[in-house]
Amino acid sequence: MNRLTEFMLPPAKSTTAGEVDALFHFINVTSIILLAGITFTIIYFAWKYRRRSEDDVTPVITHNSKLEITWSVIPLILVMIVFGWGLSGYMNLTTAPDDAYEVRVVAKSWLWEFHYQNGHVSVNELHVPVDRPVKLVMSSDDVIHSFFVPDYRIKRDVLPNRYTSVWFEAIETGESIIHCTEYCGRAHSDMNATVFVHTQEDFETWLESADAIDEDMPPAERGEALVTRSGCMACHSTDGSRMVGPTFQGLWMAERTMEDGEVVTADENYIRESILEPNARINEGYDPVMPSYQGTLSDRQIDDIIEYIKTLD
Ligand code: HEC
Ligand SMILES: [Cu+2]
Repeated sequence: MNRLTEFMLPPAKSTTAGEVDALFHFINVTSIILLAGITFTIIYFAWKYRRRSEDDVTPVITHNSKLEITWSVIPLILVMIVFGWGLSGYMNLTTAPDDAYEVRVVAKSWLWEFHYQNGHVSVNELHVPVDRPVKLVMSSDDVIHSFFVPDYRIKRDVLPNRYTSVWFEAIETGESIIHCTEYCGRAHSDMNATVFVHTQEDFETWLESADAIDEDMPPAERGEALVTRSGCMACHSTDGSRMVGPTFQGLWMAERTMEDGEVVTADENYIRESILEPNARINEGYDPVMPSYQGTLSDRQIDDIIEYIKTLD
């Protein structure tokens, strides 16, 4: 069974994944047995009851109660097993344990934001403790997205104007991939994130230190780390190439033409506004798709990003 699991599904790394897999394999194995049995029977009967002579006529058969009941009851039992098993698994997956650690998830085209109980926000990185249920309360800032962690066998749509939630308990430390599984526009396939599972101790250390600014690092270097961590690079390049958004290369003090024809110089205020209110002014030839980082990036962090952009000429 282990071989089979690995062949079809990634390793199961949550407490509930085993139950999902068991049902999946039950349905698969039952289907294969039925497929083989029915195919064999069809071929065997086609051969056994083949026409042997001119006057070989099939007698009129109106019905066969025993057979009909058998082929109705067996599938009914199978379907009820799958229903009961599926329902209990579904209920288990939808009701988070009371002591779950809660994280707010905000989906934006095309990144994931995770808001922790101490006010810290991480982008495209979900940090959680091992062996502790984690409940995610999710919503979207724009279109419908879907939160999927293959290793945990959990998937739930993330909607605008409504909360949905999902929970999991990781059983080992390490990393797992998060995918968006609802087509949400041009960079949908880049809308991935990572779950980092820590020991309880490491998790607390991470939570405490995550917001601390490394004073020993030059601001431009902190800015560079921030644009990577904040998902900016899904849409912006630093080598001059045009992606979903304009490149950061040569942006500092450049003249940018807006949709309405206004020409703006890319100074501190312009960059700050672009990050906090991206839709206040839209660059000519680009779509208004950048998410706002209001509440995600602090003033100090925006300073660091500006310092970094200054170095990219
Ligand atoms: C989902 C894609 C996307 C992400 C993520 C994104 N941006 Fe943007 N950004 C855009 C687009 C598209 C534009 C151009 C349209 C506009 O003006 O809003 C833009 C414009 C800008 C501008 C103005 C650039 C210019 O040439 O005038 C700045 C500065 C900027 N973004 C910074 C950032 C920073 C910093 C981050 C990360 C914290 C970020 N963006 C994340 C898509 C994105
Ligand atoms: Cu998405």
